[in-house]
Amino acid sequence: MEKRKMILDCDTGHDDAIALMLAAKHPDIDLLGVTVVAGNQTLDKTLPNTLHVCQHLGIEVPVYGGMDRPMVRDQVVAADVHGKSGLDGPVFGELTRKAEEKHAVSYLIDTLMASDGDITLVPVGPLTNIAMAMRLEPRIIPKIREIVLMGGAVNLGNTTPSAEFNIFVDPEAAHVVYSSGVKVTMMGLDLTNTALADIHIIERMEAIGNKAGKLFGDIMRFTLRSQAVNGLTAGPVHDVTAVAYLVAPEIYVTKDCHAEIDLSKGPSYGRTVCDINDRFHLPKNVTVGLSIDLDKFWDIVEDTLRRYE
Ligand SMILES: [Ca+2]
Repeated sequence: MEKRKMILDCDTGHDDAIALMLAAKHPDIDLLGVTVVAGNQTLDKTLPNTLHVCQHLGIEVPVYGGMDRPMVRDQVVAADVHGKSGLDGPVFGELTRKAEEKHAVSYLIDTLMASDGDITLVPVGPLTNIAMAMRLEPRIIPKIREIVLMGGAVNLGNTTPSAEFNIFVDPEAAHVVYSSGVKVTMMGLDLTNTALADIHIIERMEAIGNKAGKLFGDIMRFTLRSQAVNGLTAGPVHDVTAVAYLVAPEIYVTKDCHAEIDLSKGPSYGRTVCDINDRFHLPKNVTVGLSIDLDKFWDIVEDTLRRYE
């Protein structure tokens, strides 16, 4: 099988860290680079968090720092879920690994422009980096093979009753991406909230007995406590479902529909309005993930973590 070329755009973050572990080591994925954005925490935390995971597991992929705030709105972070550092729980050694000099937005533009149109973007944080790249160099838009993102919800949000966190943090950026014309596949809360790393999953990954399995445990044990804020019994690995879709789309139930971002400044600001029943009769611009075969999903995660030393 041809390896899927992808760039991971993240705001590390507990579930981002696991998504990075999957993207870096799955045999069918060619992870070209990692771009980092502010989201779960400020960029001066999400960037070192990303570098710590890479250093700890020997992931030799270039990492680029990107946008440190949303395009229009005031900054929001998720300290209630991810803690003060944005990745509370694991204890890392001194950080010597450095980010690349180039800005993430410049890296995205240069890499996409030089490509044959075969790179998939997997944004699992606010869409600021991707939207900025599209605005700065619109010629990248037809060069993007596909965008598979974690964000939004068909039903209820987790940050407001209407909005999911990644979209709520930068609704204007999400609007740029959703209306760009690129094929967007969206893993929203309807699906991602079912991928819970409960104590059985955590113990299963720890039992692998390598550094990656232990890191999975150190990371996800923290979310057993912090996710109570959303009424969940364990921490969902939201972002991981976007990466796994690249290698196993057949384990997902999806539906194509028209989707747009509510930019009105009322209680639905940042809502992903998914026209699942085709009320508007508008072009279907988004493939929405509705459910996932969790047994097969966790097998993919475990098999990949086993590939680490
Ligand atoms: Ca994330």
